[in-house]
Amino acid sequence: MNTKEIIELENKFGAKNYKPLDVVLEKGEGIWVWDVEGNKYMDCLAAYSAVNQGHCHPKIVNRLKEQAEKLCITSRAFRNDQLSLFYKDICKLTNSHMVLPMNSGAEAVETVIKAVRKWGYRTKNIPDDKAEIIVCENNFHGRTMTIIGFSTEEQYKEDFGPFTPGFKAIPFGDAKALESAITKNTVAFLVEPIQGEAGVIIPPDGYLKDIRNICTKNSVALIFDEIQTGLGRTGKFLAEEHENVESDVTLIGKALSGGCYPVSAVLSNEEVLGVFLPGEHGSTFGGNPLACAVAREALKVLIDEGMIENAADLGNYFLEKLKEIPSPYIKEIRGKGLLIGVELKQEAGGARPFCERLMKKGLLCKETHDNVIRFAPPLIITKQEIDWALVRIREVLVP
Ligand code: IF1
Repeated sequence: MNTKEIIELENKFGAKNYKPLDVVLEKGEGIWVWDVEGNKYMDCLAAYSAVNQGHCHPKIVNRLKEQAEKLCITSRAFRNDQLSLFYKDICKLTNSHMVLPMNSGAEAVETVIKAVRKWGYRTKNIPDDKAEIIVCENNFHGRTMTIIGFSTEEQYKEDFGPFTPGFKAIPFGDAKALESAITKNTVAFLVEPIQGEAGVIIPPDGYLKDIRNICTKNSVALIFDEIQTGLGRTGKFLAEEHENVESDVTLIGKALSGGCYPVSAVLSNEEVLGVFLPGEHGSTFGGNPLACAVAREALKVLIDEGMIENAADLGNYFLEKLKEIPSPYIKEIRGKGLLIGVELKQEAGGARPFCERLMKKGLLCKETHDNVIRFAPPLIITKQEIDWALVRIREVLVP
């Protein structure tokens, strides 16, 4: 079938919870993907940072195949030989002391909400059902009911209530707002070190340090959602490293998958994750041997192949060159590593038409929040490939 026929079939049977670009992909290799007609595109979204290592990385795919022919899913009713090795690898990389493996990012977020609430009841004598978690305006932490309940984006919430109580939102980037929002019932502060979906919003220098100090002073658990910013995307293994800060709990996902198998994890310590007693939390697929084998290989290639350093160097290059583009449409260019947002002026008419024009030139990217074009290619991109992209970006942004 060709693109048109496939789209018709998708539209006939599929729920319309996405409005994807009209490109039907059938092959991926590194930063490149091909549609069903054989047209080649540069993937500048990397599945929202789930494909940091590039599409179908041979070592990750081979490890997936090898494990898939041995043992895939066991449930956690039994132990498997990959789980403890994954624990060891991820704890060494992140200076964590305890891990709880899950599958999707949202599941990791839901897990940490349970953990910090129980931790609060047990250590801070907070009255039952009174635990409070502070989040930021314009947050994005996933699509489950509890998570959208504390979103400030009406589109994510409308007609889906009622929601889970116990959350309050403060402005992102404002440490004083955090200090004022803390009460005796506050158990945690959940925040993205850089807000991805909000349009690559980077907080003021020192923000991470300030919120770290405020949380320590008030014995509030600091939770960094690094599901999108983690695993090299911003030019460090974790974005918190830009300010030499350590959260109490770090959430990772997306690229932990190596771009081929959903894996997420909650990274913390005995004090927080030790609250779970057998039978209090779980998941059919969480911590399965296939997921752990893939995650270990995904981490290994990320480090061994210098992808993190590449993200730092080429992210700076990409950002610097984008800022040289004399476009009347550009309002602001923001980024850290290879997480970049180009915000367009209102009069540009929205980012989507620019993404569609870029697609016709062989570059796939995605708008976020109407006016921001997000560029987040796999971390293996080369300088020459960025130059290739810049030619096309300039063509659509300079009238
Ligand atoms: C969609 C957005 C990005 C995330 C952070 C948790 C999760 C995500 C910081 C949940 C997931 C995905 C979800 C996907 C599109 C994408 C997205 F546009 F929705 F917001 F990346 F910015 N924390 N983000 O970014 O992880 O459960 O999806 O594994 O829902 O369309 P998940």
